[in-house]
Amino acid sequence: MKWEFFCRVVDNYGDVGVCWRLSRALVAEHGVDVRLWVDDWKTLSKLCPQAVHDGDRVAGVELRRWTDPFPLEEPADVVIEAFGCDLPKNHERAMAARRETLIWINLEYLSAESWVVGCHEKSSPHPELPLTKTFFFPGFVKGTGGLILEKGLPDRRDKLLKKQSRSDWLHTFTKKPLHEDALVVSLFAYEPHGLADLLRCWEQGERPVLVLAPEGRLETAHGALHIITLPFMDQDGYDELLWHCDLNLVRGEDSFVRAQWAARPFVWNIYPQKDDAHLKKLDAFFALYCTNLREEVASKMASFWRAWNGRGNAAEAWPAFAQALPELKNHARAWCNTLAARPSLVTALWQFVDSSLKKLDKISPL
Ligand code: TRH
Repeated sequence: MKWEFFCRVVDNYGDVGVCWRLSRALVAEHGVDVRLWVDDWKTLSKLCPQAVHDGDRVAGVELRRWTDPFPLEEPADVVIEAFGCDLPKNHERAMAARRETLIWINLEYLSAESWVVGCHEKSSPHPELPLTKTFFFPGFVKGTGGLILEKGLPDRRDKLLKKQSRSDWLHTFTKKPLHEDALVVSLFAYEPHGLADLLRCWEQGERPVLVLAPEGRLETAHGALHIITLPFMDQDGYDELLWHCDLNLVRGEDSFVRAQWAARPFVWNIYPQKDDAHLKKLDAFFALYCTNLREEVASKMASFWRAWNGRGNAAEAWPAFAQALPELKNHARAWCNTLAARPSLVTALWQFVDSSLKKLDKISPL
């Protein structure tokens, strides 16, 4: 059984990050033969430095350059079009010409909005060819495709944190000893509104703050604040960074999900969209995340999250948010455990393909 992913890098790392993660998990957990087509290898090679030549196999995934014109290849049994990236026309024709039936899935962006449940697994026919595409929506609740979570990741995280102290881990990046009371913060964001004021607030605060910024530009130490720029890590390395921090400032889609698997407090800098559509998405997630959170804590968190996304003053919202961090830590753990108990996106995709094949009266790959 062969699967293939098609991914166009629109901007940033998230789109290819999601496909690369899913591809590896399908190989590791289901022994699937996966081919991943990516149009921008410069971005791919930041996440996966071993990606050098067209056809390289890394972690069992066959990495292919999506070029224009597109090379004519036999389509896989399962074709996953990531985020409506529009497949090459000659590949679509080859898919339609296959004698056996093929499964075509459009993997959508993650959202906590309620309409997602109604759209998940809905299909739509190709306007000209005898092909049907199914829309697959990741999500946080039953009735969606779930989230990418590699098998055994929470155990691996807890074992590593038991084995390796934070100061030992930090030693790889800085020889300066860590103040025992320091708040360690990872920072990966889209130039958020108010960042400079927040840094000033940390600088003048009583508690030492150590900021770890992959891809950051500043390397500085003033007052209580120390910023270290880290190299861009591979995805597993980035996960470990999140596990070791007290607070993770994350963005987009994939780092946002990884922060939830870190079971630590986090702040989401959502990808800005036209007409502020992203704010609806932010509110929908917030409402879900805060369901079992004390109202007072939720409101402190809301002020900081909104400010970080351009709706308020992050430095002003910080003291109350900082005070809420211990309670938010317990909440993050509970939230992570609840989400981890649900079927992952990897499992959901696998099961969807299995049941579709059964319906088509074919032999199950399971
Ligand atoms: O790169 P992003 O801003 O991607 C975004 C989102 O996916 C958004 O939904 C999309 O519409 C937009 O791009 C175009 O943020 P995201 O999603 O967090 O992806 C970052 C990826 O980079 C993620 O897979 C984690 C990975 N990463 C590393 O592997 N190493 C690192 O050092 C860092 C900082 C990130």
